[in-house]
Amino acid sequence: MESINRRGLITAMAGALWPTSLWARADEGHITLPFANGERLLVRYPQKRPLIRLTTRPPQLETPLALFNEGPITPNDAFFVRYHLSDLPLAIDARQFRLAIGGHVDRPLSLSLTELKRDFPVQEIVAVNQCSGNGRGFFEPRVGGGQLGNGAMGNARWRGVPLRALLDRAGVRAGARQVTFNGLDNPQAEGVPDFIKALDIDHARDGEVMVAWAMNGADLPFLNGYPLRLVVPGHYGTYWVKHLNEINVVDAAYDGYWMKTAYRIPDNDCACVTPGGKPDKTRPIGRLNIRSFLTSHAPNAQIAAGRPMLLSGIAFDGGTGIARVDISSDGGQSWQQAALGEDLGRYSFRPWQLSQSLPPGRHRILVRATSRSGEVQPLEPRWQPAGYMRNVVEAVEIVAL
Ligand SMILES: Nc1nc2c(c(=O)[nH]1)N[C@H]1C(S)=C(S)[C@@H](COP(=O)(O)O)O[C@H]1N2
Ligand SMILES: [Mo]
Repeated sequence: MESINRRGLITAMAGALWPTSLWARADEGHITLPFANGERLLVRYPQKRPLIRLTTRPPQLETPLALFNEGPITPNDAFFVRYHLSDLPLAIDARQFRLAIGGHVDRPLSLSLTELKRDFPVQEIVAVNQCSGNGRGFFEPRVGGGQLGNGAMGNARWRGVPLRALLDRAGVRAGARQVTFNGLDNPQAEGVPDFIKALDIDHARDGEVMVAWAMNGADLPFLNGYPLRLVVPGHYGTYWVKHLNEINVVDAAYDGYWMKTAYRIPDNDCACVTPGGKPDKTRPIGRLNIRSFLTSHAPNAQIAAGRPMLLSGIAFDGGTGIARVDISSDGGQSWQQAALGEDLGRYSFRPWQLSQSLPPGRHRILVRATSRSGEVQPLEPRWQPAGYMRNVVEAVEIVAL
């Protein structure tokens, strides 16, 4: 295991073993996601408990769904991991690290971690980070890309500096249109574009987007972006750039690969097309749509018939907050309103629970959330070729004996 020693140097993260798969210990068993070819190893990476392996190079890990039943905050060591590029910054010296803010500004900045933490207002927001492709493995017809179950999401309390404060200190010039974000990871192969994302200038200055150094009261785990990452509340994880070290204000719409070509969705209200079809127009992916999950029971879980038992789970949306969660235990014929749990803010997972007593037999449990803005999960899945934004009402079948 790595350690972050007293002088702030990440050492021995992978050592000589990287990039072999030996960096992870693949001896933690396996799990089968509920779709074809869903067999996955559980592997243990530095600073992580055993998680579901999607790929090794780069490391991509998802969180077992049952973990989300432990509470609305996802522990750092259980938080999912997503990378596009394999050349990861395995040795980061916290004393040498600088965050550069430049481009279309009056006073370019180069900030040490100490300056960043000392010289700006500090803010905390609880927010869900979810990969655009979360649940892609459930798409029918299947689509290309990482075949994820529903564990490419997590909810944490992020601590950092509002991006607005940094941009104000640098002095954004008139005519600024977007802000780009780059991290220390690099492509390993030629021709693979560096992972750079952009936000519109008004979004970047909304006071909520932040440059975070901590999650859940601790330094960011290396695999979640140590020492700094962008946090974009209510927006898909693709914008949450890890190992963030370059912020650039630009006076045109940024047209790098990861904005212009990748992470685009059909440009219509449902962000969907006829299954198997292609959109004629696309736009960059944006806010999270509304989702909810039953986390207390795995598919085919056995329960005692005729006895009260607690169904529980989580719900979230793109930032208006959850208004209600309804449960059906008869496949959608009748619905009952669940009780909502602790409110950690409108960007957070919202826990829900409902006591039920079910007669003997198989029961199809459905969970459907409604947001404060009236957004409701659809009963039929929406489809799009990239496999983003799954948010159909999820069903879990359980057996009462
Ligand atoms: N530097 C860097 N940041 C990145 C990525 C990346 O490949 N490189 N992937 C993005 C994507 S697509 C997602 S879903 C989130 C995942 O955050 P996590 O790995 O902390 O869970 O990181 C984002 N930030
Ligand atoms: Mo993602």
